[in-house]
Amino acid sequence: MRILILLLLLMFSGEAAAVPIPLRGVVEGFYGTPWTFEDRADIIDFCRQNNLNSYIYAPKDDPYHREQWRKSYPAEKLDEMRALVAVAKKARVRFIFAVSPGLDIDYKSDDDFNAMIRKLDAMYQLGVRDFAIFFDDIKDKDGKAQAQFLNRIQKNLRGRYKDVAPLITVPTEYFYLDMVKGDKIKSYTRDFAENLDPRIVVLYTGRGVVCDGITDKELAEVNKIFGREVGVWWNYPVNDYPLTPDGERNVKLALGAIEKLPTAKMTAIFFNPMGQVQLSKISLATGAIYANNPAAYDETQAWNKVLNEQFGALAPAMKIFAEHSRHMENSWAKVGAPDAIEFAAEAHNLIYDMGKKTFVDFTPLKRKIVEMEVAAEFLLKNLPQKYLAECQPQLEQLQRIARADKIALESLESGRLDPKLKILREEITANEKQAIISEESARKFIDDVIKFFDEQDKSSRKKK
Ligand code: LOG
Repeated sequence: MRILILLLLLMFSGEAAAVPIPLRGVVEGFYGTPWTFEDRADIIDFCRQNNLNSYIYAPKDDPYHREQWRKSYPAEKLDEMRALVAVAKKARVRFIFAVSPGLDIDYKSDDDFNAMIRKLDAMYQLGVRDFAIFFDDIKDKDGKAQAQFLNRIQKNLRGRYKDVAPLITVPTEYFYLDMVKGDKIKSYTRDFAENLDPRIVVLYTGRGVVCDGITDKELAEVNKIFGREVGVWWNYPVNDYPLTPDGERNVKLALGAIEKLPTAKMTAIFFNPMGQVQLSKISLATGAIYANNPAAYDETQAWNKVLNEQFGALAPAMKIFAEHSRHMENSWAKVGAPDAIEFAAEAHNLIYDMGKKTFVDFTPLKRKIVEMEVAAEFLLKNLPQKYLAECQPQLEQLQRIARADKIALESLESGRLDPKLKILREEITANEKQAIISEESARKFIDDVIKFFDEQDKSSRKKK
């Protein structure tokens, strides 16, 4: 009876019932220091709480996952793995064990085939029932040989064990623009797709490795290429790539919401996080909301909800911090909402208005700068240590930027560039090796103001 009422309610409420993406979770797939056992146990429990049903173990810098994939784990690592698999089982989260053998595998060698089986069998013994073999970021590309290798592994496992799930893979050409040349599918992708057992799940990353969304149409196109419903390996909030040509990885935090992903039916989605496990949970939790009901997803609403839930009384300050740290962009990557859009627009308009209008209102931007400074200070004092350990350099950088912004604004107000501004800017630049934040918004305002006075200087000199 209750079920009937529920059904009727659903039918007449006008809202479409949520259709979760069947496989949804986190892929520990980043370069750099892998997560610890505690981090993984924590994230698996986070998956349970957020109705994400899978965790893929694929840390690029675990030697046993990639560089020395043939080697079996030493006893203590196996114990750790066994414990983790137990945690996942208890949480009802699939523990998907992945190997990336592509650096040196010979797809046609029986020895390598047996080495892979040994590796996966050891995990089966620990209770793992889900497996993945990834071929991203390697040179050697033989689509047919890779596909046949995967088919053979899948056949062998499923022949001996009735309870293993279909294999999951990532091809070597794993983003759309790498799969095609003009309107032709490249030979590697064609060979891989044509030969791969249709039950094997293929993941891809979108148009690029790190890209500004995936449309339903793009997804449909890739489904067609692979002759199946492909899944998505989503590279946000991962931050393991440098943002400037000589920069370091991991210096900007991706604290925005997941956005711009398909609403059409999809078979799997895995979010690749940052090394910073706690702060990854902001966007991962929005990803969970998305994955549980893509059609109803609203990124702003999700982001606000998640920050309130995760940070309670600290949420207002965290929102200010996170708003300045969500966009990730370099020459080949672009993802995440722009940083602090209103701040950027106000700063831009202010400089534009200078010299053109007789009255310029400095108060709205001043308020934003003060808010920013207060939020950074408040968080540095009050954030629990586990978060602070992940973001202290970025908070300190935000604080420096706020102080410099204040002086920049005062300079505009007085019509005279305060020489302190250039000194502060040098200090900020020096710290950009450790922390990048708000490059196109609060940080840019400093440069823009200095440029404004430089140009004024130039034109006044000309007049003389
Ligand atoms: C890697 C991934 C890395 C990410 C972002 C995939 C399928 N593979 O360039 O391990 O974390 O980009 O740097 C990747 O995305 N390749």
